[in-house]
Amino acid sequence: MITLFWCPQTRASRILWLLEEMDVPFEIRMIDIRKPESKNDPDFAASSPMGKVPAIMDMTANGTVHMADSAAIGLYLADRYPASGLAPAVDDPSRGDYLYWMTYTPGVIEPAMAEKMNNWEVGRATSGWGNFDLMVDVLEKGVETGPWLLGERFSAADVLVGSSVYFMKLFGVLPDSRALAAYADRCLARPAYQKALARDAELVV
Ligand SMILES: N[C@@H](CCC(=O)N[C@@H](CS)C(=O)NCC(=O)O)C(=O)O
Repeated sequence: MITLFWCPQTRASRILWLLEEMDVPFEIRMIDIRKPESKNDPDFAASSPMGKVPAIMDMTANGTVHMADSAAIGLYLADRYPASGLAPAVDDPSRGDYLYWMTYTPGVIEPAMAEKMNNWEVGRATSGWGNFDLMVDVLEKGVETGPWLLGERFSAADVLVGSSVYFMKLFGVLPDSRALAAYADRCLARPAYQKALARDAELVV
């Protein structure tokens, strides 16, 4: 059984979306990150070294898996429960693109968002994420053919990247881009994303 350590209006909504896309049983345990004592939950502490959500605990026949970080969790869940079809197999040629996009959120989008929101001056060639404009250019090219990052196949990478596009919009840094707006609409039209966002909205802490 999978336990998702979750708090509304946080990055944990991504993993809620991912789990809603998968046909696997899971339970949600609320960790109110705005109340430090909430982080004393021993299962949460064992799962999230930085005390951040999302985190998960997965009790498997081989033992209990504890882990944190959206991209790491996404990679784990999609591989561990392959019946969901959310990750190309290791011998599938689209696996390369899949891994690239799975790490684009933590490695490129989020640092580039921080750059934009904090007005950092960065060197495009020396900063690992390039810069905000380069991040957007590459992202636009990635989604313009569509409907998904891997073409016709929806994958866990769309959950990571689609939720990041949604967060960019929420934080007012989504550039005026027809390709990104259309991709965001396609993501938002997915029943699983709607379900996750509705759950997020119903519980405000
Ligand atoms: N790299 C992590 C970041 C997770 C993160 O920063 N979560 C925030 C909420 S959106 C958090 O838990 N903050 C509480 C804290 O750091 O005390 C991921 O993508 O999952």
